[in-house]
Amino acid sequence: MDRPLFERATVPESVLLGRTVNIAKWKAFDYSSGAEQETAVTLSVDGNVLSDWTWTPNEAGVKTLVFSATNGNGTTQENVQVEVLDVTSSGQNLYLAKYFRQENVEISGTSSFDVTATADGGKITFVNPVIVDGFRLRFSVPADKNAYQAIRVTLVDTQNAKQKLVFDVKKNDKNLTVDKSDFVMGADVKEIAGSFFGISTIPFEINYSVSENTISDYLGNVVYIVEKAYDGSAWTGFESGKVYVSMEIVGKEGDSAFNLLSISNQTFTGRTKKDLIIPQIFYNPIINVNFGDMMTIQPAVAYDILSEVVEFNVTVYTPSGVKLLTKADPTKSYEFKVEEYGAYKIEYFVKDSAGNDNKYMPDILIVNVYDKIQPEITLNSTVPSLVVVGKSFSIPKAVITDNANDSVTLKVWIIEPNGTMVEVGSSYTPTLVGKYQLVYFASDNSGCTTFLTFEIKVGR
Ligand SMILES: [Ca+2]
Ligand SMILES: [Ca+2]
Repeated sequence: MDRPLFERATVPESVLLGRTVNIAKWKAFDYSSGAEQETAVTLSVDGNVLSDWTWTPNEAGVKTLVFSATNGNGTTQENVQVEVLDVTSSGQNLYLAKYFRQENVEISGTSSFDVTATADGGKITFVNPVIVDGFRLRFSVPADKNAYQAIRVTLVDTQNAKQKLVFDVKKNDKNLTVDKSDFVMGADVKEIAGSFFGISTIPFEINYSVSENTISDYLGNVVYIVEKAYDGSAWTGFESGKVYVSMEIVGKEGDSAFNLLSISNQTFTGRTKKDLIIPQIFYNPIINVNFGDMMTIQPAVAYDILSEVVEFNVTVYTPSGVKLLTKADPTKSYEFKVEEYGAYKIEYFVKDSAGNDNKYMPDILIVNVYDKIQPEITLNSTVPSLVVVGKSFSIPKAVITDNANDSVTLKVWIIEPNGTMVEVGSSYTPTLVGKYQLVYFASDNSGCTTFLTFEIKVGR
């Protein structure tokens, strides 16, 4: 008789001591009745059930996550080991090395961050999820420690375990004199800039484009167009927006190492003693907002590659400086009626648990509300079409109305028969016989203009 079957989600290989993580929820299905029925899955650690699948590890070392689901035929159970890393410990020589699960590697170095395999399959896995948008992995291979076949990179969605890419940056003896190496994904072999033989000054780089589903190299050349996931299914992208990253040395024959240079905006060196990087903020730009419309501020996300985001807020100013929001929660959505022209300022503040904030480099989103409506000109009397030379006549007074409350400029000119333009006030005396033009010109602060032109004949 069948017990429930699991549909697994991603389980992180390692987590940080004291940092709360949400474990992606697994599903289980019971087919014992003949029809598919979803069954609850329980997650526990050290005999404690994790409600909401939220876990705050309070002890370093290897822990076993126990997934279980029960039906009338019994219980299905699966154990997954997760390493709890303590970044505050003095156990590691290099500060940044503490953020990696390490299997068969030694991490050393001062200026560089050297990962040396102590056995084939030497592997590092970065403990924190990395944002896919703008993802970049940069590394190089020292020529005297290149006695291995490839560096295998794995990127897996933090929720959906099927959204996984595995590829090799591979040494090829043909590349001894060329600044290129092989890039191997499944059966496909492509070229990537960078060298295992020290002939290149440029590093290997993996850039993943969310919008294009492409991988490009340090030179910006597209290396690969992703069409399939590791399991062969059609590629749908990394839907959670975050991935776990690991790098493995495969085919070790002798001295085997690589230098990890950076993961996204985090540079890796042996010298780094603490987190110095301000969290990143991801928000959607707001475009095309008109006066009188509703402006929607979409939820924003703050992310820090090493530490926790401890403060994140948003303040919104109207063009005249009125605060519409003060230190509000940016992970929510807000809506306002646009009642002013000019630049609305949306200012995000963020701070991580290591004390890095953006106070001096605030993330500001400016939304310009443009006035596209022309002022209207109304005259309080009729412009005469025929007047007598040498005799003064009244210039009708103009009344200006505009949608914006700001000041509107008005100019009134007479264009004489000889082409001379004269600014006029309330009256004018023509000195020539012929065709004159009377021009009213109004302009608002946004540069919207209106002309009114009248022809006046001057006779004797
Ligand atoms: Ca930081
Ligand atoms: Ca206007």
